[in-house]
Amino acid sequence: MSRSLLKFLGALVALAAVLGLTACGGGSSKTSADNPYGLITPGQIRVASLGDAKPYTFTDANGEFTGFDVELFRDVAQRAGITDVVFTGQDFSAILPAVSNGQFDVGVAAIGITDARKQTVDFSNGYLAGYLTVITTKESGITGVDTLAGKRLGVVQGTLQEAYAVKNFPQANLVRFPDNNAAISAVTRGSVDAHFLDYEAAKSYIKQYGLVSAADIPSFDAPAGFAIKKGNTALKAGLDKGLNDAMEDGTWKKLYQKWFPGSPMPKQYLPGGDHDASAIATPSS
Ligand code: SNW
Repeated sequence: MSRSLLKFLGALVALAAVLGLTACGGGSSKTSADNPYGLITPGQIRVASLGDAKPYTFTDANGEFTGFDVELFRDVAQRAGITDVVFTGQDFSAILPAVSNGQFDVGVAAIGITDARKQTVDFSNGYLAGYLTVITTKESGITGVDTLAGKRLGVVQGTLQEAYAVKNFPQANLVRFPDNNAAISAVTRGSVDAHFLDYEAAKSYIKQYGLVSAADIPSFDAPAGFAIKKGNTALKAGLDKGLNDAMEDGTWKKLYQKWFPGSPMPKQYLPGGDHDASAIATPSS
């Protein structure tokens, strides 16, 4: 090999090193060696969530976010190497737009995975499948979905309940609320007759306000997933791996029993289950 060719190759190696370094220092929202998941702030994950969806996601007496989805997400993020997890409460209808436009890295709030929502965001694999429920006072006269005619039914804006009620309860008068707390206080005041929400959240309110459940609608075709900015495949892969491992080693089961005691558990999320399958079989007790 001639001396000038060697010199030329040496220069090429040096140039490659410089280019490599420049690439590593690129924009913080792109993935790089320093920011493998393309987070808004490298090393920290910003989560859009809800303060009043107990026991999924809620703030405790100290204002700290807790609940099944919160504890599961923290565990999964840690498995992916992210320990700085910052939750912020939003209206439900604001969560997916805020993830989509880059204000948050992820949305965590019992968000059912649907084709319509997949137009706005990507989702992790599913981690929760349950029921939608109508709750009402003992005196309302509502005893099932066939008694909703002419009644005022609360829904939280942007939820699956809103879409379901528009389609299936045309005989009811829908009243839209920004969050569950506003809807429940309208029920207890009597300004609406009932509220349509997720089963586990309903259970908490039933107990707290002496309300009753008047419907049980399975939502297994829309298991909850973590909402991720469209195209962030690195973050999706990291969260899916963490979720799979949390299901396989029994962490999911432990958290489920802690937050939803007595509720049936889909086999798919238990150790040995097919954790990636999108279809959820009816849960066994
Ligand atoms: O589709 C269900 C799922 O099967 C599980 O029961 C958890 O809740 C759901 O994801 C539906 N959740 C509603 C939604 O996605 C409301 C979410 C909320 O109020 N935080 O619109």
